[in-house]
Amino acid sequence: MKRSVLSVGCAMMALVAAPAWASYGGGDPSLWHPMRRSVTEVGFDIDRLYWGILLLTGAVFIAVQIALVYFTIRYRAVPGGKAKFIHGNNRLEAAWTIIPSIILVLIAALSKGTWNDIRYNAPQSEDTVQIECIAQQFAWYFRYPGNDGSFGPRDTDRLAEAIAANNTSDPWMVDRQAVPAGWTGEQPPGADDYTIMAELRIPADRPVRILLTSNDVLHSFYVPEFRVKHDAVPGMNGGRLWFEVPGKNVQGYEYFDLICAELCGLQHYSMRGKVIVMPSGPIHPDALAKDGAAWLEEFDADEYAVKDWLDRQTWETYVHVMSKITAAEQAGAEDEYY
Ligand SMILES: [Cu+2]
Repeated sequence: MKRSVLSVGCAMMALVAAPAWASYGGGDPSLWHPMRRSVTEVGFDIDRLYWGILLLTGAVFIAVQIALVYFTIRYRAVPGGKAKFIHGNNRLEAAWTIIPSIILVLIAALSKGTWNDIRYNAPQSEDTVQIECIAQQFAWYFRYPGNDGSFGPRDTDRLAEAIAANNTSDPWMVDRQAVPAGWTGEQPPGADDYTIMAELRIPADRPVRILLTSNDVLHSFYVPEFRVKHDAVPGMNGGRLWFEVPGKNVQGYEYFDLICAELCGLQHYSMRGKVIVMPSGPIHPDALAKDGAAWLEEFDADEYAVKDWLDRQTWETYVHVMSKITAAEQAGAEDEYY
């Protein structure tokens, strides 16, 4: 009986997973592969692990459900039926402890390499582009080192002032606006740092290291197509977050959604941004690391503006939420909304 339950479970799982497995490796989202294609190499490894683990756990799940139904019917109460006392079975218990343990260790061993790639093998080459990302309710700020290639101090109070002065009190309506210079210091190395909101521009074919932090609460940096998700923690620098998008995986300039994946407050839903991957060809390598501002301005074409995109996405929701808040404030009950 046990063996047939397991084989039926495996067969059913294979039936469900085979098309997914077959379609794996790229393409547009489908019923069998709802996630958008990965554009990073590490993303393919993660997908492979995902499907492997899903197949394994899915087969076990289906086998267990079939066994559950079978035993429920087979040993149901019948008139005149007698209850039997069973003491337990040491051999069986040892088996269902040892086998899952082996499976879990196996999964851990198989995923170790990918985990190392994501967390510990951050590239240290000259080629690496370093960009600082500061999360703050409810927007993303990206700081590029200027000509000197290194960052100035991070004065979070002054950043908050700069943001306020830049009239971003409606952060969900983020324009592609630069945060006024100066919050990072008037002297080198901070004087030439360049900060921008909601838009992360990265080159293809070069490792990008994100120094991730938060100015207030926990946020989470999530780019689904990169298969990258990393908490932004106040007081930490998150230097282990990195990715590289091979040029062959993108066509020209390509946009990707950056989403906050940590419930961080009322307007969490609007904490979004765009990652723009640019072809590495036409950009002079030095321009990236050494002159962030010029590099950004060069590509400041209207068609890449984030504003339109965000306008469409959030305007209606924004109006809806703001009308509720205003009504609540008038009624003296704003606490409910914060
Ligand atoms: Cu957030």
